[in-house]
Amino acid sequence: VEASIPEPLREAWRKYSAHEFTNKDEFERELVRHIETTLARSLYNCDDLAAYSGTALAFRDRLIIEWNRTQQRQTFTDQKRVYYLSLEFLMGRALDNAMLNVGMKDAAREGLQDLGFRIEDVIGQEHDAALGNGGLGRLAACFLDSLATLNYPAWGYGLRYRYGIFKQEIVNGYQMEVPDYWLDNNPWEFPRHDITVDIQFYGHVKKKQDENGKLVASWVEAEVVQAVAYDVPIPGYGTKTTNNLRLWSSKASSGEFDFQKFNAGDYESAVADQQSAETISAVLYPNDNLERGKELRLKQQYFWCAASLYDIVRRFKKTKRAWSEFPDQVAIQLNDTHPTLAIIEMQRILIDIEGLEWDEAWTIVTKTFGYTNHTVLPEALEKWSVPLMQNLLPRHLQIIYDINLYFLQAVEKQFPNDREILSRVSIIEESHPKMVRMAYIAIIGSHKVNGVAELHSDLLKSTLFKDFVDIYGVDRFTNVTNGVTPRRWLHQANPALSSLIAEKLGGHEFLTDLTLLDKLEAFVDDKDFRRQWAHIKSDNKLRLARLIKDTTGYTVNPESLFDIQVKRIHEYKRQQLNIFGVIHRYLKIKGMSAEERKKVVPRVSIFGGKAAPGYWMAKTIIHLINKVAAVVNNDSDVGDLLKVIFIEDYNVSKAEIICPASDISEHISTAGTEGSGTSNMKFVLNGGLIIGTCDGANIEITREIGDQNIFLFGNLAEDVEDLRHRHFYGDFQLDPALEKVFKAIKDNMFGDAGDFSALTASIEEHGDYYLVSDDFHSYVTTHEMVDEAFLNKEEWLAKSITSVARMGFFSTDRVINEYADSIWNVEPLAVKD
Ligand code: GL2
Repeated sequence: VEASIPEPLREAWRKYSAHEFTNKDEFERELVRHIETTLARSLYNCDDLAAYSGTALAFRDRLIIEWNRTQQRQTFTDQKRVYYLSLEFLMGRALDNAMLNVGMKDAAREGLQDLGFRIEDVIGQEHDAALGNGGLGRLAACFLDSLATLNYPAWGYGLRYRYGIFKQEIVNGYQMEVPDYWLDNNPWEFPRHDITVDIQFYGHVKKKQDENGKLVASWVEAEVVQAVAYDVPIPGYGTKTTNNLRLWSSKASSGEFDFQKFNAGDYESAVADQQSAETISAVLYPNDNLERGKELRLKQQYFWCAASLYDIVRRFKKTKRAWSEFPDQVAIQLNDTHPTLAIIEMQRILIDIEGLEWDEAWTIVTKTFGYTNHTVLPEALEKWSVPLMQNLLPRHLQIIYDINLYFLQAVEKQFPNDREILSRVSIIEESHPKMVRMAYIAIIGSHKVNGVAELHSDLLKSTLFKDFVDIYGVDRFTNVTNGVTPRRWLHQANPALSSLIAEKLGGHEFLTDLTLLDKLEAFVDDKDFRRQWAHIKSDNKLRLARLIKDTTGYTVNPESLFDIQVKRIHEYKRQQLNIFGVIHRYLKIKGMSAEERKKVVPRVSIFGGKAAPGYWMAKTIIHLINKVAAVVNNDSDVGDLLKVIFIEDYNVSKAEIICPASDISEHISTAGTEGSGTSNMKFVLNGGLIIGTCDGANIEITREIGDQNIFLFGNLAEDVEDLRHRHFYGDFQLDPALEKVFKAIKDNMFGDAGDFSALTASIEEHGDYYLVSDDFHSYVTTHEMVDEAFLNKEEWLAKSITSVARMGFFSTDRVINEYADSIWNVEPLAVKD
């Protein structure tokens, strides 16, 4: 391509080619230019929001210049690329991250100051990009940061939802959902109206003879919807690599379909069709760890998979390579089962459109795909009804049946006298209606399947996917323990701690090699260092106290022990255990003499998180927390000894303030239920200790930081099944301390007891599935140990510093390198200066 452009032309382009600003003055010039021209504002009417927009546009220009160069570099070298397919990318704010990753935050701060603005106020104007529910979506965002930072040629593919996760408002203690329309003036996306893909739905399948007389299937008389690409540049930290996140937006196809209606004078119905097409990418489904089988959700999944695959295949075909080389050029990672249809779509493209033989095509497919499982919770495992799929994607259902047939034939050969295994592993569940088990397609169609923490991956192999281990051997199954990006979760969220660490280690290299943190252990006994460390934690607690004051009106004492649980509200995550523990503490304090109260360690119990709008029990938990807060916080008899806070609308930008401010945080899921958890890592990386169960990544965190630096409690995963079984057969004793808590609730201490009866009944009467009662004693006594430990300030500090020093393992840089080596087989593309 390059050689075909004549030199004089190239010369002219080079001369006027855009350049990124490199210092404060150039930044100011760009900022003022954008404010005065792009935004049509001036010195006299530029508020913080306009200053934000101008700054974002200036940085966007910088990113897009590097983005262009990166894409050219990747095209010319033409090495294997990674495609990360995820229905969720929980990105949060982009400006602060862009400033830090390109290394221009100081220049921006000074430049903004020259022009009359405070950088914090400007950064604070940005609306979070909240295209995700929780950990799964945030993990995808951390992966993009690491992929770019490590210079991997990688693309993210997702949906451009018009509405991200809803905004949560608390009204009279209840959660209310408000739509999150976030797209107005979003400077971080580039619409690509020239990059569109027609996507089919419905219709039926016809067999036709091709030119060689071979029978091929073709999908005809389908409805067509158009996918339009929107690109979001993803800058790496300290590198020129700027990768692409491509989000698809749906709109009515401009093809004949519409025109027929227009010509027939059916204008209104043509417009209605257009709106129905746009509905596909309208809203993010607000469920975390739950699938509800809605047709629109399946439409979203196919729309996004088909558009992304078309794009990937088009890029591959430009290289004119043989199809057999596809897996050497392309690795596709499925973030959960949501993109499983990509496997089917790829097979369809190869056999129906490209004319490959079934086996040849299937070999290419399985070499290309990898599948990450994020949960063992049964309610989260995706199943789609056969009639629904038959209607929406008739050809895909046929291909699924064929895959199943060949698969079951092979299994039957392998286990000749075992009928049971065939029904257990069949892709089709023989229920009414029949259901398609998406996880099974993902396993059968991939060359590697991984879990997200050691315990979770072991549970997959020993329970959920046991039969598949017997069929394929254990090597198809592996573990890649999750991480977090230290750029956002240390450097950006906790700048003071990041610079203190840099001062001690002689630079910021730890941000790209987190294992260097281990050098901090040498300073554990350094008095001055400890003092600074403690000081930073206090400042961060003050910052959170201000947020609490501004958003709830409550004043909390920053000297108190800050005890934080922020994450999606879910029974398995057990916020109910936490709030029952808080009530227990409150009752205890109420029963104490003045003398005894002097020994109490003052505590602030802080909660945050959204409940899925249809998850009644989770909403009841939020309601109880708020009612307890209203009673406790207004009880002058208790004062600062206990405060309870619910932070409204927990999101990424709030997490950046919350994570650096904990003394202790809670990761207390029923053992065996949490895939990994990632906020546990964020809190420890910021010098907070944790109380947790032996679940998810807590176990590996313990192994890394040492069991003297973590507060573990509760039953183990291996005992859960037996305990549930015993409860089911009536062997259940309500913990006596928990009984007192329930009595207080039933005596209407926190308002109408009827509001909370479902919560207490699920434990007392319905088998206590999440083992709240079984773990209660262990939980409250462990909290007593926390209080005790907090009194010894010096030892607490030593634990905090030692833990941070040992967190090197939990960077997504390590995670991405593991995927690259053991699943994708891709190499970074070194950037030459
Ligand atoms: C989750 C798990 O629940 C969580 O433990 C894990 O850390 C993340 C990322 O791997 O994935 N699975 C899931 O369905 N959601 C998660 O957050 N929504």
